[in-house]
Amino acid sequence: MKTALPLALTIALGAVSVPAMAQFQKPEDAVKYRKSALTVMANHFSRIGAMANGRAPFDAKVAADSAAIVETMSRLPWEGFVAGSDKGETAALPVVWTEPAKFKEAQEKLQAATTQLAAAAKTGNLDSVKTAFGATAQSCKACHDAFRK
Ligand code: ASC
Repeated sequence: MKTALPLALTIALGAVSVPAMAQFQKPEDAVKYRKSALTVMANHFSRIGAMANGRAPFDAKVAADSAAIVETMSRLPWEGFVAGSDKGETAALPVVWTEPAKFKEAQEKLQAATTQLAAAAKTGNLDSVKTAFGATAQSCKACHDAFRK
């Protein structure tokens, strides 16, 4: 118990003094975090794409599982775009940091699309999955066009 209070205080004060970097030790860690989330999202999105485009047989359960992962992952990358993580191994354009409202709007569009995709996949209807896949792919592309080198 002796260390509990000082530790809690240390954590609390740390959170107050460095809010933007609280979850990452270094800018590179934030870059790695967001790339990891985007990589997992892209992998599961392309599994659905293979089915939507007829390159793989449609398996409703596999599609629904992947769509749920895509929906969850679409919530994660954005916290990794911390101030100061615009350098190094990143394709992110400066506009991510200079126009945060625009970037946030693009994230929200993606998240709305992935929620639709997850709902469509749950129905087990391939045509619904195709439509929702197309809309989601468009929101991926819109964000890449505006915010990625
Ligand atoms: C994918 C993937 C993306 C999007 C994008 C859609 O499968 O990895 O980033 O689709 O290419 O335009």
